[in-house]
Amino acid sequence: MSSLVYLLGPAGCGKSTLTSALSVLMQSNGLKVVTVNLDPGVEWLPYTPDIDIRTHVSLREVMKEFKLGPNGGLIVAVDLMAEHLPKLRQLIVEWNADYVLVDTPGQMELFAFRRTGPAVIEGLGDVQRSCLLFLIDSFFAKQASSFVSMLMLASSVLARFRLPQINVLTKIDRLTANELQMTADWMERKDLLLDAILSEPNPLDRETAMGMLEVVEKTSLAGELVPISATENRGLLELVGAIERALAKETVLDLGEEVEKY
Ligand SMILES: Nc1nc2c(ncn2[C@@H]2O[C@H](COP(=O)(O)OP(=O)(O)OP(=O)(O)O)[C@@H](O)[C@H]2O)c(=O)[nH]1
Ligand SMILES: [Mg+2]
Repeated sequence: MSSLVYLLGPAGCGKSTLTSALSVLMQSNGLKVVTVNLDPGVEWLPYTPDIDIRTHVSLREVMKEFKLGPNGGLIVAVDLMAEHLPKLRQLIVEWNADYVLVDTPGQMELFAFRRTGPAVIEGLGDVQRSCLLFLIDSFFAKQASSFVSMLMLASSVLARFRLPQINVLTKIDRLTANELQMTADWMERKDLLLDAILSEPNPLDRETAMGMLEVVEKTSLAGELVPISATENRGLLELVGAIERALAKETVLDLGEEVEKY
């Protein structure tokens, strides 16, 4: 049985680069890995996908046919993806890999918060064990209020997909050792995150961030945060370990209690 790993996160957070780095690392450890590109609009990828949605849905053709610009075109193209799920599922089964790395579209809201993402996970979920990597760009770890908004987003993705989820802090080569330690402290001790929020100068930032922190804490959905750098090959083995642990859990989390607490 293959294991499916979805890589999801805001535009430019490092999904495709991590897909590439993870597939190289897993293959060099003797695992059979398949990469799947689900971004119909991407022009260039740092890896050659084994399965590619662009074979079935082309952003350019959608824009032409529906007379849309790139943003409207992408919405339609991502929605159209759902029609090709049986074919994608069949291809994945035929590959019979250990791991299937699924690189999702840059505009995560189209995938996560419209119908496509849950439809993909439902359409492919019966043949595989699945987990989700939610990527947070280190850029957002430099300020407490931005960091908490990413934790909030991570929580809403978890509530939406209900898959075992690992939150991944990407591009840590762009953080100083002190900044990296600070994010670990914030994850471990939310009182330190609150202190950092309270010391921010803008009252509106403080107020909003405090509200978000309350939700993140109440739902306890944010969990751990695995720091990595895909370009400097840091933290990737730890991430593979976290993926194995997540996949060993039940495929669909029972979030009944947490969701009730919302
Ligand atoms: N410094 C550094 N840059 C990185 C790292 N990972 C990715 N990047 C850079 O971040 C940019 C975006 O990376 P991608 O992998 O394309 O990110 P993505 O999430 O797939 O982007 P979209 O699909 O467009 O949303 C590229 O310029 C990458 O080279 C990293 O670990 N360190
Ligand atoms: Mg990408």
